[in-house]
Amino acid sequence: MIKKDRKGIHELYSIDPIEADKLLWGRETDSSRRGFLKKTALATMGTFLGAEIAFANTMPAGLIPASLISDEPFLIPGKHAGLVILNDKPINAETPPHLLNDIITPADKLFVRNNGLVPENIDVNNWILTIEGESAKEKKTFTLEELKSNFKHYTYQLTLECGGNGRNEFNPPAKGNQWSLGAVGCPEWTGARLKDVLQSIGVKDDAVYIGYYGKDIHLSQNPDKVVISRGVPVKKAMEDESLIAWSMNNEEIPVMNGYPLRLIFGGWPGSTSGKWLHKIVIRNKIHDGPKMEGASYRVPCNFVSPGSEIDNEDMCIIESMPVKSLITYPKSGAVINDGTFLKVNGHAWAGDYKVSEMQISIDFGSTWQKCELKSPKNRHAWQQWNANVNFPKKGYYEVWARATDSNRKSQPMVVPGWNPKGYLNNACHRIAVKVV
Ligand SMILES: Nc1nc2c(c(=O)[nH]1)N[C@H]1C(S)=C(S)[C@@H](COP(=O)(O)O)O[C@H]1N2
Ligand SMILES: [Mo]
Repeated sequence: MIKKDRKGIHELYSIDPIEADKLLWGRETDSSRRGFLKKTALATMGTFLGAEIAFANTMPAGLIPASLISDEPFLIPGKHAGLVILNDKPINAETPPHLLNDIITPADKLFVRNNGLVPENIDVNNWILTIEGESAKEKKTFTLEELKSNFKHYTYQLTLECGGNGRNEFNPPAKGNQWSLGAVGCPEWTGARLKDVLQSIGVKDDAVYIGYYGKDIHLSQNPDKVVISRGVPVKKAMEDESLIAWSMNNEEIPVMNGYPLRLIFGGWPGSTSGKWLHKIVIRNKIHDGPKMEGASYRVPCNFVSPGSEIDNEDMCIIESMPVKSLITYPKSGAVINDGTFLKVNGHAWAGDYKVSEMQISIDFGSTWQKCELKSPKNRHAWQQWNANVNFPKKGYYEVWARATDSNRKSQPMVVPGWNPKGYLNNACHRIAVKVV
């Protein structure tokens, strides 16, 4: 496998967007209309895009046309050829938005985020889940068969999104996998409720957190080193939808996604959903496994200016993920005939909240049109939205999508609060559409 360099146009724009406009389109911004491109620059851009930009007067300077952001195919075992690899050791691959159009994400289209190496020679017959910890009334082990026969089975559709999804837009750039939009999916998971399993052992009153351990192998190959061990507060662990899952979409969980057993906490950073699960600890303090501390999966508790140094005690653990949406149809770059309607659709999700409204814009955010929005299948499942779009004349357009949650929070148009590791980018998704 070849490690692919995903820099280029993004890097150029992330360093200095106005300078990037100048380099690419040969013109400066209009000094009489601050923040907008001069007509000449827009004409060059239009030639490149193959059509005049219909709402050129509202297109901000320093904006990379969505049609120039491409994806390339890559092959990964058990996964769709269209997934984009970001790293091959460990394997990390994301799913371009147009491949996420299914309501229930199929196994071959669920992203892969590994911090270590996938365990080899998995022996399901001897797979043991151990539950222990300071706040566990006893230590107990379960085989997979015992888990399946001792506890009631539940199925929920649960959104899994990496905390670093969208990292590639941050400036100053953040190190790590340069996720674009596709480190998210929403399959259906079947398993036992975590609370049923915990309560069968007995949880002491002083319990604060649960932590997980998986069977993946540290990149150093040192068997004593733990790849990642995170978790959630007891309150989240005790939710009905928090699962110890052994199946996904009515089949075994794909090896890359944690076969044969994993945790699933819908709406929380994917890093809480431990894969290849073999141990759960009930802690009397916030779990302190690898990747619980420092800048890992933590963000400044309060606003900081981009690039600043932040003290450890001013960093907070990410809990519920922010409101976000995707346009999964059409694919960016769609061409339609003048005078025809375009059906646009996608998903929206909001961590522990529900999505209450969905809007789209075709004039760079000047005006917004309300979309039809469906209810989630269950709590923490993404919701489907759709709209019919009518374009006023021929030209280059962008469709921008914006979700608002039941807490009245909306997605920002541009990248939100900078943080050292580039988490929680829930900026609006946009696609290019040409009307000819
Ligand atoms: N054991 C283990 N669990 C893990 C990880 C890991 O590297 N090892 N990665 C976490 C992260 S950061 C994410 S975003 C999700 C990704 O789940 P997926 O690969 O099934 O999409 O798994 C989480 N669980
Ligand atoms: Mo993640």
